[in-house]
Amino acid sequence: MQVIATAGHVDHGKSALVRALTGMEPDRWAEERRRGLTIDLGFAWTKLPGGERVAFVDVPGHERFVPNMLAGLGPVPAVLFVVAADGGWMPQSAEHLAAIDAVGISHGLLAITRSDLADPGPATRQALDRISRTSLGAVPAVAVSAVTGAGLPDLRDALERLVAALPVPDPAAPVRLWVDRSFSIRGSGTVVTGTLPAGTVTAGQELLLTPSLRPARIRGLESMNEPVTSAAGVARVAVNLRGVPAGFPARGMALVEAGRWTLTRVLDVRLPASDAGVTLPAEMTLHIGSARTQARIRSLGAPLPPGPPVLSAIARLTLRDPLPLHVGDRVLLRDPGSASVTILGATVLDVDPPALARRGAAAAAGRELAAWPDPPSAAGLLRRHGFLRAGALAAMGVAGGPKPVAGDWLADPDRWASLGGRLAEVVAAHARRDPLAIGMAPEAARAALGLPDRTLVEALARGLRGQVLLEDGYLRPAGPPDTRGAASSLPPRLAAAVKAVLADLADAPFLAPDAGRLRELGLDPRAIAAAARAGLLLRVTEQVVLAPDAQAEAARILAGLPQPFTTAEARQALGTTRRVAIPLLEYLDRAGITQRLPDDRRRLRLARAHALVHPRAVRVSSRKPAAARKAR
Ligand SMILES: Nc1nc2c(ncn2[C@@H]2O[C@H](COP(=O)(O)OP(=O)(O)OP(=O)(O)O)[C@@H](O)[C@H]2O)c(=O)[nH]1
Ligand SMILES: [Mg+2]
Repeated sequence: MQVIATAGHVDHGKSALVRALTGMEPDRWAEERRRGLTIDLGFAWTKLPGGERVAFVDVPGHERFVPNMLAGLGPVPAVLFVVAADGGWMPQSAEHLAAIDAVGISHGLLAITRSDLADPGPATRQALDRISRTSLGAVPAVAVSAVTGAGLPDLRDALERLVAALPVPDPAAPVRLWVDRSFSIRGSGTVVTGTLPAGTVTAGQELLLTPSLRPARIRGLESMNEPVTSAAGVARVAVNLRGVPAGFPARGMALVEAGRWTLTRVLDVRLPASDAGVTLPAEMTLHIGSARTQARIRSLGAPLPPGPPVLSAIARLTLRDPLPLHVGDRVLLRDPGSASVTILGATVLDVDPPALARRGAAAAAGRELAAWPDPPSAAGLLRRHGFLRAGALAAMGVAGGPKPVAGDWLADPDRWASLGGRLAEVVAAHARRDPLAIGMAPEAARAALGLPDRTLVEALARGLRGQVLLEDGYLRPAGPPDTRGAASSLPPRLAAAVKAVLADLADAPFLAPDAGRLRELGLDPRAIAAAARAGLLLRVTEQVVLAPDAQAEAARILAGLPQPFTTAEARQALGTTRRVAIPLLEYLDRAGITQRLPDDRRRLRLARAHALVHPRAVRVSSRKPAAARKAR
């Protein structure tokens, strides 16, 4: 089906024409019928001769009801523009046409009504001329009379051609059903109606009602007064909602699919360049779909002169109420009080724009956005935001985009490429500033680089193997132990202390310095950890440190014992005390060099011990098995 809105000056015969075409009464209210004046939207439908169903949203022509007119016009793909033969072009003809142009509707036809009362020629020529200069372009024109019925068959044929030419919207498109009417039916509960421009609504589906995002399940559906199980846009639908009290929904709210729209109060838009230089009010009424709200307008152009902002092509709007929007949406701005600007159309460029904190940020944003294509691309949005979650980009209504760099994070490729080097720099700088530190916490690196999520730091580090290491949850400059932790990069006091410990251990390699000696040398747990990381000491426990090769040496000595051996035998062979022997054996158990048996004796795991004693064989075999085999 298709949905077509009427448009045209008050009393030019819109409702009479809809009545003549459909046999239905579009003026729903008694007051409307009594006064012969449409006040609010009316709905009627019919089948065209070829079988295609078409619904009409009949709008009021009176200037007082322009907001109602806009609510009807907002979501439709085509218009039936009405001009009376005996009335000619009138103020609301012009205003409705400006609204159509602002919303960007590009399909329609012209009906010259009341043709039984005057020659339709002059009105036709006048109207076609005005219409041709808008988004509608050249449209067919048909002269009709709702009273005599003259011209109605031609109008039906023209409608049929119009409907056949309309694009078929994507049934999988995100659902955004602007509510234009809400009522309750005894026994069924709350019902809302609207024009569904695209996507599919289905009985049982759960949608969210904006702006509260209150969940609402579809209990039942009707389209043109007939129950259906699903309806795909374009369609007029009446939706019976579960979980929403009567009186809660109102015109301007929308039923949307979760995760597929961005509910926003701030947006950047492009205004038509032809209006540049026109003085814009600081605040206008924004219309989209059936919604309207107040919008504060800030021009993103050159520095503003004092006084009201000057219209530039790019502006930031701050809304009184949040709306569910996509990048690429058309919004209409209206200022009923202004003499110079009454109706403007704008294209939404960003629905989650970055704050303009820095000096000059507004002008820079204006320059950047002015160069964007219509509709904006994923690449442009990523360049602007740096990073976006895939879900956020989808909720902006933008398809495509590069593969995620980490989790569901998408990145601007240039930004991402430059961040690797910067991460290496901040990690190296951190290590220089504090060589004893265990490393830089990824959270600190995230903050330093201004990234939105820690997983991005981790992904960057993984891409920087050889420059940055992520070990035990900390970032450190990578490199062979002797350059990475080298005595040269340790503070001189610590290097001297390490040297003293190694000297102590030279003759009795397993008589670890005791707590007093460690204290005397200034080797607190932090310093010991740093020296161990640098590969200068073997840290058995916080209080027991040995030379870095003590592990291999212990394996060699224990290999000489009859297997299995007791703790006492090991202690004696190693020439040490229980204070060292017990934690050292436990350390060797954990390293897989020794195995503790149920009777508390131990034996050497020969493969591991062998590898330790012949470290070259390990290094080769752990990386390149084939080469290792050859080497042996
Ligand atoms: N003679 C004649 N009268 C018509 C024709 N079409 C409408 N009228 C009359 O014109 C008057 C206004 O018609 P409506 O259909 O209410 O006009 P409208 O455009 O819907 O008006 P609003 O909704 O208030 O903007 C009514 O008295 C109609 O009977 C026509 O083709 N011929
Ligand atoms: Mg009417």
